[in-house]
Amino acid sequence: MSLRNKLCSLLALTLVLFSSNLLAVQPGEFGDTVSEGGGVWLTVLFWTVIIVLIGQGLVILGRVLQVYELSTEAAGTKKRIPWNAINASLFLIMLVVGLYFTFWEVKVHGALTLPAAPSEHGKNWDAMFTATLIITMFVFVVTHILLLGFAFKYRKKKGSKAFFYPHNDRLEIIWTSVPAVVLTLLVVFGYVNWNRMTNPAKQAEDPIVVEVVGRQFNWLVRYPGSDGELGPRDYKLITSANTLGVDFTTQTSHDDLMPTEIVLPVGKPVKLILGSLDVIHSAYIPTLRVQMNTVPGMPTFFYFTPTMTTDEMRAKTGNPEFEHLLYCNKICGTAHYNMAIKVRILSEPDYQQWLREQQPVYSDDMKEQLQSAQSGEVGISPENKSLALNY
Ligand SMILES: [Cu+2]
Repeated sequence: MSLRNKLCSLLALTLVLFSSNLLAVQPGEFGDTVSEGGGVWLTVLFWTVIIVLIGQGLVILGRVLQVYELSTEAAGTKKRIPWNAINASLFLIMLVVGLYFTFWEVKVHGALTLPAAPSEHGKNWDAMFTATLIITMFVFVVTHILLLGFAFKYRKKKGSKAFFYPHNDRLEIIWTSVPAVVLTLLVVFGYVNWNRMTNPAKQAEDPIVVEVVGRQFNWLVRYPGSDGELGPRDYKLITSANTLGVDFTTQTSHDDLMPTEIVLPVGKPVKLILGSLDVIHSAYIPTLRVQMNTVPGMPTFFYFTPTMTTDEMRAKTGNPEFEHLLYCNKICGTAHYNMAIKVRILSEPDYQQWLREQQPVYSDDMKEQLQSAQSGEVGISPENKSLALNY
């Protein structure tokens, strides 16, 4: 092995060991999400080292064969190793093994994807995903059969001669226009669906309004209460008691509810009004195919209609613990991974029952806290003060 090769291998190995050791400090903090005994990074290190060792083994094997060839040459019984045939066969093996692992990947990891969307727009979302996957999978399989199969079929043989074939207009037109048409169809399909999901003019008249506001590091939820109208809010009014800065001097805010979970009735259109108190977050309910950025100072929206209750989803998935969770999907700081809130879908009567059980946030206790804040006893906490100033 040349000095350059040795140095490169050493450098690669050092980089792998160095980065993995640095990252290996983290796993303990994630608790039960990582397997015991060093966790995910040790697994990554293990496989990286194995791959590097296999690579090194192949290099050594190549050198040994070269030495063998040279020694037979020196002994006068020259035996040529048929490298062309070996390389061509490796292409064929690569094709078979590669396609097998593609099939395995679809079968094993394909089964781990999300269950079918229990929301109206989610069905279109799933259809787009499936269509894109089928088209790209078809192209992937066909091009790899051609690429690796031809490398085998047209391997160098005795007496074979390369055929000079520089240009074919018809082929150029076909392989340019077919992908162009397919991609245009996918984009139009996506545009129509996106428009259906986000255009307010295409939404139901009277959706259930829920405000969801992100902050480092949790979600605050607000329902408009019996008057159907959310009270206005102002970042200057944020205190440790009034976390959203709701203006309680207006009547519309008095019946606002602030539950610690999102509860929705099945089959009713929902309008999520999304906001943020600090940095950009992203409200993400993967099982319902809902996602929208939450941006400080700029309300965003997402409309959707759940089509199954959480109980029905539990029965369908065979998982008695199934829950929809609204996550943050924008890396927003150290405890980003912890930003999740439960989304429960109930039948209409159960939802009404839940709604009746909720107490308005403007309680006697809140009135007291607001008064003492006004008289300077509590005031804006230092944490929230900096929050308000940075808004
Ligand atoms: Cu986040």
